[in-house]
Amino acid sequence: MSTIRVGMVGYKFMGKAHSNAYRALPMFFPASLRPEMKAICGRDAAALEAARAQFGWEDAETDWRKLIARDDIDLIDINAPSDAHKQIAIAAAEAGKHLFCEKPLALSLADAREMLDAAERAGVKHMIGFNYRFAPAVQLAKKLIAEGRIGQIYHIRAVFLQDWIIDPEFPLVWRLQKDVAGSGSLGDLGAHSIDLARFLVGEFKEVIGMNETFVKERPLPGSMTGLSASGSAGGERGPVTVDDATLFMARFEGGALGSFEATRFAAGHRCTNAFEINGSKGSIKFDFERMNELEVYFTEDAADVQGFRRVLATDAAHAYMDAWWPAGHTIGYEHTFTHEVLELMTAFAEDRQPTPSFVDGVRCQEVLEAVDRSIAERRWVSVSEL
Ligand code: 4PW
Repeated sequence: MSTIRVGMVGYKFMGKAHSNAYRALPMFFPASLRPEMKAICGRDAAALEAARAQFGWEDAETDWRKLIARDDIDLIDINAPSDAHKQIAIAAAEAGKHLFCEKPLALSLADAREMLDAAERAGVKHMIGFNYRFAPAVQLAKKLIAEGRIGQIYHIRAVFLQDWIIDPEFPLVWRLQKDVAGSGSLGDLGAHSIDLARFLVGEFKEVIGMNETFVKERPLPGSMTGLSASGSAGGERGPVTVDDATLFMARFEGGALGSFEATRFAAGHRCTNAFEINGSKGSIKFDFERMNELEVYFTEDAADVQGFRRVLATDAAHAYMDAWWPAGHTIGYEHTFTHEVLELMTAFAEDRQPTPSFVDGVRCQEVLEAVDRSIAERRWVSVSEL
């Protein structure tokens, strides 16, 4: 049993999700390769040590440059805020380390392309963390589409609706600062919808969008982690420099039409990452808030029983589920990260690139940039012009 020795940058929301996945994998999936949690990296030494102990990492580094210089590490997992992705990934690739990076890949398309180029020149493996592909119900949607069960695809309508910053006094966390996050709801939430659309429908041809920042300034944060933050740093306020909501329409290379909505101002929606796909022979509906279910409709059903029906994607017949629990027990958000890490370890075992890779990260960044350009220039933008 050999291992892939992991060094991870970041110890907050995604750092915890990835750590949990590394620990769960060998317990539930007999992968020929397993991750070895060598070192976790972060700037705050006290918080880092607490995370190291809690998450189960062997060691800790406060400087990512020292992490990538270690010869006892094979893979660098980048869970730092988006402005750090490019510098760390390129340096790690040049040090011969394989890469696993959270989405969105970079702050810009140019940066994303530089990261992919560095990874390809170094000949290392490179994966991007589009975890929602790894929900069994999404894998079932992919299977049904590939089998032609819904025929030619005419529509995808995808939303990623949240409401965690609807309070105007919620502090100005890094996800609300363009120089750190790159964009707001579009890159943080819309990136997932774009990736799911590419995974299930195909490549984007052209887009046109609009956006809004409803709350223009917020209190500066005291401490913050993930999507939460405490009090302000003494009453000072700063400008929100990203979109609170972005909507866009799309045409796909294969002829389908798409409508997309990403917002953090949909009161009552905590994490509604949902899509509906309509084809010539049927439809599919998924909503992450009911992530074990897929609603399906097939025109081939007998006329007197036609209608949407709910499939519970928790049987051994469904992707990954034979490794978890018997008798239809459900799984959650954290399991999608374990499935991601399974794909990463399997790619190492089979000596191939994992999917989704930095190529998918660049494709997503192309659409993000096309939407931004369409908003700035108030016109349809072809992805091919980027
Ligand atoms: O990718 C993450 C999503 O799974 C985002 O960064 C935040 O967490 C907001 O929604 C979820």
